[in-house]
Amino acid sequence: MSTLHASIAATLDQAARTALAVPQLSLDTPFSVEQAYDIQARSIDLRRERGEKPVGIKLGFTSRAKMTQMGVDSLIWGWLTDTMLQEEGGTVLLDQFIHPRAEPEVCFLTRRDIDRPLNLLEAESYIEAVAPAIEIIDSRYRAFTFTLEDVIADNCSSAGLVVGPWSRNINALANLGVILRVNGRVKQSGSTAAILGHPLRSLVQASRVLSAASQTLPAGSLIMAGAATAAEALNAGSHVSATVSGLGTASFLTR
Ligand code: OOG
Ligand code: MG
Repeated sequence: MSTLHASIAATLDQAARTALAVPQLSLDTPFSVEQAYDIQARSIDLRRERGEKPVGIKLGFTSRAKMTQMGVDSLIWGWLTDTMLQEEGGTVLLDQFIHPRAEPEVCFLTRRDIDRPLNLLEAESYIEAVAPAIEIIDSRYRAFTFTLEDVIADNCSSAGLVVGPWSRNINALANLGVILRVNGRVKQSGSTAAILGHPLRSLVQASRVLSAASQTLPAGSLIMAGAATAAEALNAGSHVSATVSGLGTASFLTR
């Protein structure tokens, strides 16, 4: 089984590196959610071996809008690494991706190690700062089509992130307007309330999944709370921005 997991991880890693999509892998070789996380961990090992450094984690499918768009209705999580970080206000080269999409998110910077499951009341004290952010997702599967197991194995489509200005406005995140614009036009709009009812719940969920995986997330890590709206396909020559009311805007150009 472990050689099978290693080979699936290598296939997905190669698809990401070469920006060439692969067929949905679970169709040939069905695997469980637990096995999918093992495959994901092996794909992160391959990234580490190339010198990539984990900088945090992301949650996925924390909003109804995302679950509906992708036809998957369980919360998922994956790793973010330093090579995924894109400069805020900078230019993102799309040829490194297969079929990239952008989604507006809220990003947390942690102030303490997360080494146990947290409850909602204490979650806030684990946050150093919060920022509006854009996640660039890029499924390594053809046509962006996958099962829950496939997408977990594929590190939850993680491909890039742009983090906007950090602030300490962490006690008023419950119901902030979220807008994703492309070339100034509103493409998606929603509320932070769409993220599990409150983005802080994503932090609670993050602490639970980490502890279930026996992982400690060091202070100073990023946690992407999950998109509040559906994702938008990216094209070259665009200006993409995500605004979260009260937090500000994160943006980038595409080429
Ligand atoms: C999976 C990643 C989902 C989110 O914010 O919900 C996600 C995908 O849609 O490809 O990042
Ligand atoms: Mg996301």
